[in-house]
Amino acid sequence: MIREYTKEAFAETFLQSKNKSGVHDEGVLRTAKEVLEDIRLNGDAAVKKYTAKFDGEVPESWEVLPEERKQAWHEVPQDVISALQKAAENIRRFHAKQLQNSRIMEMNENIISGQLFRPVEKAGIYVPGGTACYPSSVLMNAIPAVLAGVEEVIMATPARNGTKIAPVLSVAADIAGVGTIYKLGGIQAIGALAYGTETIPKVDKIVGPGNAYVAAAKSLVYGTVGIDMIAGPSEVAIIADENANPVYIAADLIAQAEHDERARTFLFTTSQKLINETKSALEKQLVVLPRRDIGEVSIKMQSAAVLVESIDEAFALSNRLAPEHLEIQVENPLLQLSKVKNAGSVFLGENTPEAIGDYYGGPNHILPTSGTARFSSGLSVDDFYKKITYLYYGEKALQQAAPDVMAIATEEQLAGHARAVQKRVKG
Ligand code: HSO
Ligand code: ZN
Repeated sequence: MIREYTKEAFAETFLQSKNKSGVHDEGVLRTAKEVLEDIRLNGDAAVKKYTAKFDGEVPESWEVLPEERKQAWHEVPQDVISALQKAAENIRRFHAKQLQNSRIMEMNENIISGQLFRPVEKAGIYVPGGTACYPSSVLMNAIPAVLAGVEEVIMATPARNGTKIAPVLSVAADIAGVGTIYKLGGIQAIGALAYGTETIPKVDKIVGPGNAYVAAAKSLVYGTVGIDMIAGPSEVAIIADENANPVYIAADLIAQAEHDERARTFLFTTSQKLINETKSALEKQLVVLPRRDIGEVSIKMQSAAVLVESIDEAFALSNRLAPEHLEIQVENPLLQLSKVKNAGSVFLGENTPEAIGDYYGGPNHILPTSGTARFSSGLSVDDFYKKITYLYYGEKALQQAAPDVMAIATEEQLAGHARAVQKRVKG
């Protein structure tokens, strides 16, 4: 059951420990390195070898063919299709506001400078196929890429028994505007997309969550390609006052816990009564959870309830934790927004469970985990842009700047730089 911590004990356990994610696991890293190197050198042959080894079967063709994509639409219930279409619309509307225009930063008669926003040309989207086979993640990954103007949005997801990918992933890919889908999973998918093979194109950026092997592989190919982030186990923190509903709180903690035995759930509240009631609600709700095995381990091993003296104190803890998801279940939740310093995404009030955001509301659900919200953000259209700066100097501007530039160049002992300007100095 959810464990109670004092503020101090919580800080010691969750805020000071240098929590290692899967990426830092030596064994995982070694395997990922070995497989990636083989794929880099031997292309398709190596991808086949490891697909056989890790997944059992090798598909006949890596690409999901058009007939298969068409057929998938007949295999997904109509209500799911229409829900995904509505969700996609909301996600598209939210992310469309993130579109950026190239901009001029300065313009006078002699100087022009600015920034060009250009989409990456090819983006690879990784979608897990196992327990975390989520069509919602297809939408969250692909929609911002398509909006940014990425020419080729390529998806990789493993085939089941070497034959088909989950039909619902294919339908979600169609709804989101994904171009090609490849039947590739795990380290092989990351390697193939990062280095390219005889049959799989090399992409410029790889995004999307995955298990520890995928995360390790992404961290290793970073530099050859761009990546979005290194995903760790999912987490939610809930800040609640004495009027919050313990049944809702328990439900939201469980919604996170059912993702993964390592998922982390936190409750910061001013009410001991709420902690007690949440505990009994958790017990009742866990018994009837289909994923009880996972949920119970997560709640037992990775959760914390902390009694705080004030809501401000709750925010202080939450800001140090920098949770992936933060629910604010207090009166007038919107008024508390200014207190949030570090979090991936915030859910305000008792009618906004994280699940609404996971699927439907519009904001992205690919979010920074393990405290990385201190310095990074959830996936957005921005992830698919490069920002190219430019500069134009007319003759008069150059003459004016020349002495300053030459002085700095001389100080840096770079005579070539100084001369590049001096050659242009008139008179
Ligand atoms: N809570 C997950 C996203 C998700 N939930 C997908 C359901 N499906 C990580 O943000
Ligand atoms: Zn979720």
